[in-house]
Amino acid sequence: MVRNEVDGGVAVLTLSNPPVNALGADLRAALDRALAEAIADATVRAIVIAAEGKVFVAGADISEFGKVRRRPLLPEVLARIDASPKPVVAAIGGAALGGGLELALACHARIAGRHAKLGLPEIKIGIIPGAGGTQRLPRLIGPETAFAMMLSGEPVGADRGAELGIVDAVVLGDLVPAARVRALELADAGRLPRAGDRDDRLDPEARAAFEARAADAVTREPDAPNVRALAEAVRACFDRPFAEGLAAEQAAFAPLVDDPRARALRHAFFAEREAARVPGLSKDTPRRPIETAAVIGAGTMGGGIAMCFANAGIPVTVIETEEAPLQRGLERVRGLYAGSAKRGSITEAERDARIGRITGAVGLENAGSADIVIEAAFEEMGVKRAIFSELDRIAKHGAILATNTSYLDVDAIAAVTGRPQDVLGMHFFSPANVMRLVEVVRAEKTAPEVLATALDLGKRLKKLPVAVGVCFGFVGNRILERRSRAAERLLLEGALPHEVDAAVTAFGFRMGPFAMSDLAGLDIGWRSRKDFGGRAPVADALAEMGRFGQKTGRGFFVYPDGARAGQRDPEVEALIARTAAEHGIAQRSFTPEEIVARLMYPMVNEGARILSEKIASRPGDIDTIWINGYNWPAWRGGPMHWADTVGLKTVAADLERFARETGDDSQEPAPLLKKLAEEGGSFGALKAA
Ligand code: T1G
Repeated sequence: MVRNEVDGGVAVLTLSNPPVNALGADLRAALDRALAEAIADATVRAIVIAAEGKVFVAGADISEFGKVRRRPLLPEVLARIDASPKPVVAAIGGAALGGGLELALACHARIAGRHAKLGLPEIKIGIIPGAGGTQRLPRLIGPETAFAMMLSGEPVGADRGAELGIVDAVVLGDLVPAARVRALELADAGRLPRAGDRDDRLDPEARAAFEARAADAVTREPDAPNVRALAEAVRACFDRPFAEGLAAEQAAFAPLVDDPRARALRHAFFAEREAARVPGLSKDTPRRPIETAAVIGAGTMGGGIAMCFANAGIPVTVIETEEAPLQRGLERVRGLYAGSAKRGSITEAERDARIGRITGAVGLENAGSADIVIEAAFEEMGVKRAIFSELDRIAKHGAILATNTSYLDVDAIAAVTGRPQDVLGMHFFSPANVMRLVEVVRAEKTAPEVLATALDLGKRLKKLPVAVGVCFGFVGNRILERRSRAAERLLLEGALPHEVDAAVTAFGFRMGPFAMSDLAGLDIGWRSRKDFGGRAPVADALAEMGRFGQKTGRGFFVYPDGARAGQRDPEVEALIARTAAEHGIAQRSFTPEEIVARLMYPMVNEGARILSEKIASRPGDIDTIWINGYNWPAWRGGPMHWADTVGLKTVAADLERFARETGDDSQEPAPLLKKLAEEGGSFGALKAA
């Protein structure tokens, strides 16, 4: 846990709590003991705190939240540093996040290595820094800058940290020796610079800048208790002595830990990491080397997927059937990289290197040497089967053959090859070069090593790969189809498009279902229903009128002069009323709460079916997919976690009522949901299947 090595009057305390040196109870106690020992040791003049592994300290142990916390609590350990008569210097080699940075801030100096990351991300899990960060950081770097950093939760690198004054120096060489030198300098100078002793950055001008920033933050997120609490905590820097400010921070921090938003965000944090654990796979499952890639299709998706490989340093060939679409696709990719370089998000050298990793070619035979081929061609089964039967002839032995299909049957695609064990789905989300989520679709015959390789590749591409099974729409789109169907039904029963969208955005989505349909294009769903069946009377009627949405200036809403925000259209509302009458459906008004229940409960119900069919391994995977692929508000934890917070008894009872009211027996609670509701259970208590 903590190694204490004394040499030349300096005690180097090295933390070791793999995988990320989280400050759990045992590590806190070990550090506290080691500090007490070093402070009491007459041969020790100064102390350095270092850490093993690529992360310095990832913060408090989030898994301890919501449980009885064992002392010493982190503020108590940091108080020991504050009271130390001997200098304590932090040697930050990797990420110092949350309590990890607060530990460093309590030290008398901070030396960072090149790869250090410094951040207070607590806001992202619904809380605020709770070990002095809101009191020390403003005193070190100024209250406005500190507040902005804690509000974003984003870390800064070592150099930026030095510019701001978070760290005293960045060293390119050995970190601990440099920290030792600094510690002895402080001992020789008899100086113990404590952040808490400083108030030179807390002048009235700084306060005005901070207050403006705080007011804006609270206005933007009026319902986020931790944003208000963060503003209050930083404000205490101006209004209270340091010690009282620490106490105020603690008082604000404690209740936030149990806030439903914080619980949901912690669930999302761990669910995202648990998704990487796929039943039947282990670190011993063999993997295949992926050094080169080929992407079939230079469209928006194909180009975006190619960029993911180029960004990860993997050479990739983009293949089209003709030169013109190939060049258009490559031009689009070059334009995207040029834009990133222009905005400064990548350097010009990175732009050129990434573009240089993408080559174009006409003809499938160019995929012959690739370790993985990702098909991103037209979303039509005949096209895909033709490509895969060609690839079966062309691709090298052992190549992984992946389809980017968003809902088609991957087993049927694999069946046209003589190597179904090498075939699976990798469903990227558009825009592929931006969206993190990838549904990795395990087909019936996909070999474990192929699945394991694809999941690892997803991480290497800096994506969020989630393993799913084969069914129409896999997990994300299958649940989306449920919501779309429920939304269409609501229109017929009297809820207007803008009322439905308003209820959904008030729930926390960035966009409502009808604005989303207008953005994506009503023609896509219309064609899919024509190919695969299914009815959406209103959406189909609109599509048949050529109202495809934003791209035609009219859909569920109208977009005058190409406006991005749609406006109500009486013609649509009249069409809805007519359609309802034709279907003999009486109309009534709906409250936002009813709209939310009518839309979200069927999604949860479909999630229950998906779990029973083992299309998803665990409820958290469904939550991870909907948070990261469909912007389900993370502070609600995803559909399955949210349903648990509503109470499955309520969800099941309402679904039974919806089935009766609509005559749609697919609204009946799924067997798993019914069972959990009857037993008083929850999705969260289910173990991975
Ligand atoms: N607590 C518990 N477990 C953690 C953890 C943490 N803080 N951070 C990571 N893990 C686990 C994670 O679940 C995974 O477990 C493994 O470590 C590797 O994580 C008092 C109150 C540090 C940048 O929010 O951002 O301090 O799946 O896959 O990609 O004011 O982890 O292997 O079993 O993410 O290399 C604030 C959260 C806490 C940082 C490394 N700190 N962590 O990324 O690995 S609150 C955070 C991260 C706090 C103070 C407050 C990242 C990372 P498993 P990983 P990675």
